Amino acid sequence: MKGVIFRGLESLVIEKCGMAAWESLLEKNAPDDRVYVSAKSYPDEELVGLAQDVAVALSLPLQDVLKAFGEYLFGYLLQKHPTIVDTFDGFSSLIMGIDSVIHVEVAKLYQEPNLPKIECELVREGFILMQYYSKRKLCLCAEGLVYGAAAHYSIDVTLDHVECMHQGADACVIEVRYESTNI
Ligand code: MNH
Ligand code: ZN
Repeated sequence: MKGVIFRGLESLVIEKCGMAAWESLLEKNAPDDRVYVSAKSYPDEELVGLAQDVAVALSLPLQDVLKAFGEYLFGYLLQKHPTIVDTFDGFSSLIMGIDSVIHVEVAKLYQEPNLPKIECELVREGFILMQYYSKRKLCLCAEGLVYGAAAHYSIDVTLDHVECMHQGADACVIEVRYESTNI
């Protein structure tokens, strides 16, 4: 996983729990003197270890932490790459463009990224069917990112995770119902 994602987690933990909390999480889960550089890659297990300890520190299920992190991460990625997000005129076009626009731009900026496969179908205005596939199985982060995108456009969204890789499915299927503005 790219350092930019770790830096998003670092920013969230420092904001909510302070610098000392982050330093101790880092000490436990990463090699000595670890500094995350946005463009470099670090082991996925390090991110999962950090998220697990955040969950312990806050007495929350790991699932809740991954979702909250995803939601926060959207805002973090937005301020880091505003021009990528600015190309969209609203929530549904952004969601429809995750693979074909956002992650294509990401692949130009970051060498050898490890990106998920996200296929979206606009079933009708207000309803998108999203399929998520990644060997990292970070579908809860994906959910959080979708919530973060909805917050960015100030709209309400409801997600139904109807199939999940964690339950043995080949890919996750997430039904995205959102407040559609052009009615
Ligand atoms: Mn995107 C990684 C989903 C928006 C840049 N993204 C990931 C991952 C998920 C994901 C899930 C974790 C890797 C995996 O599952 O295998 N991303 C989304 C979703 C949205 C999204 C669902 C919108 C909603 N992502 C964005 C935006 C940007 C961005 C906006 C930047 C402008 N994403 C990234 C980068 C990575 C990533 C960078 C890290 C890639 C890597 O570690 O190699
Ligand atoms: Zn899933």
